[in-house]
Amino acid sequence: MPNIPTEQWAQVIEKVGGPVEYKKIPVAKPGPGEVLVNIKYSGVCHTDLHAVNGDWPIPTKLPLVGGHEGAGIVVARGDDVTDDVCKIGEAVGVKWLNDSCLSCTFCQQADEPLCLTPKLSGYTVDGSFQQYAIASAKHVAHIPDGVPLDEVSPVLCAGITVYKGLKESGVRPGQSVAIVGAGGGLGSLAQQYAKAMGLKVIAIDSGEEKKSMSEKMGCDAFIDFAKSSDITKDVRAATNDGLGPHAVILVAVNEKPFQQAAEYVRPRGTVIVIGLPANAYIRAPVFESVLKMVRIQASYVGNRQDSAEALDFFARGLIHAPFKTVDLKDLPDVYEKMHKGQIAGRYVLKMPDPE
Ligand code: 8ID
Ligand code: ZN
Repeated sequence: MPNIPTEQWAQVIEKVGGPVEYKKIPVAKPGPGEVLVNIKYSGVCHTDLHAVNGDWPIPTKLPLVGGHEGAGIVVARGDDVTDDVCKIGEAVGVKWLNDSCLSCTFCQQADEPLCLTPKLSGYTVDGSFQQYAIASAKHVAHIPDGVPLDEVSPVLCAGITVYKGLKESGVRPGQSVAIVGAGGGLGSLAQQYAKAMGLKVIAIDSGEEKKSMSEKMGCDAFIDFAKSSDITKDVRAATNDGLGPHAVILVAVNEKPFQQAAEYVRPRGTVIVIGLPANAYIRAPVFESVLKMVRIQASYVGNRQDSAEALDFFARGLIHAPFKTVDLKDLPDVYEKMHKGQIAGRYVLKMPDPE
């Protein structure tokens, strides 16, 4: 058995609004159905910042250890957890959906994210901004052998979520998709999944760094929302026939594009709503939406099968989104940059080495 310490480093908030405090806290013991994961790396999602700021109508637990893109190794498990569910020494991911009941009507239909009594990592239970995190053995993502744990960590929320959103949109190879917020964590992975699915990518975001990152990843067009005087015109013009993209994936953290997308999506096209800006509303003109038969659909993370599929794309070498690695103690700097919209791609936190 690995040597498990009784104390560990973690980033903790005591109250809504923060600050996040880097300190030592006890290591929890896994209960029935649970595993203890020695986290090696964790991506930082904008959801973690929403949690600190109390942006959303559901309160978080407090004190709270954030994080839900944790990649690590199983070091202990509840007495009832067997090898066919989760092995000691296995590489796993601690996702946003830490646990679901698996028996409510939604879980029964594989809509696990809609579970009536979910546990959410880094929100209603402690997450991956600590060296040892607890997760449900049945819900951890199984990371294929040989996959680097730093680069894969953002897939555990950002990758799974955008992969699911693209599937929900119903787009087919050869069609076009506009990704709004393309330079951020979800957006950069959405560009990669869209490319891997054979789609044409119109990346929408702002600034030279996000533009050159998107171009390096092979986007077909980049539109700078801060420079465009007419987004609808520019997005339509970026498609071959000028009719607009078949799907729009909204992953921005600003309400405005949630009120524009229905105007530039193609007739019969689909707007997929994923980003969660505080107090925001979706808006669409009734007349144009009806005459274009526009579909507007929200999408929320993914189930266990979506997670396995998203990881399989990664394991096959199809997904490479830029990321920067910093130490766990540097989380406040990452939040600062994220708040200012200055992150191209994702930041990944490296856990401290054992003492
Ligand atoms: O399951 C879900 N629905 C789910 C899962 C995970 C995350 C939803 N989310 C939510 C997060 O809570 C957050 O609200 O998706 C949103 C995006 O998360 P992220 O990718 O982690 O955020 P980021 O890295 O800060 O990227 C946001 C990007 O949006 C751009 C910014 O420049 C940034 O690159 N952006 C903004 I703000 N306004 C824009 C605009 N008007 C815009 N891009 C295009 N047009
Ligand atoms: Zn997330």
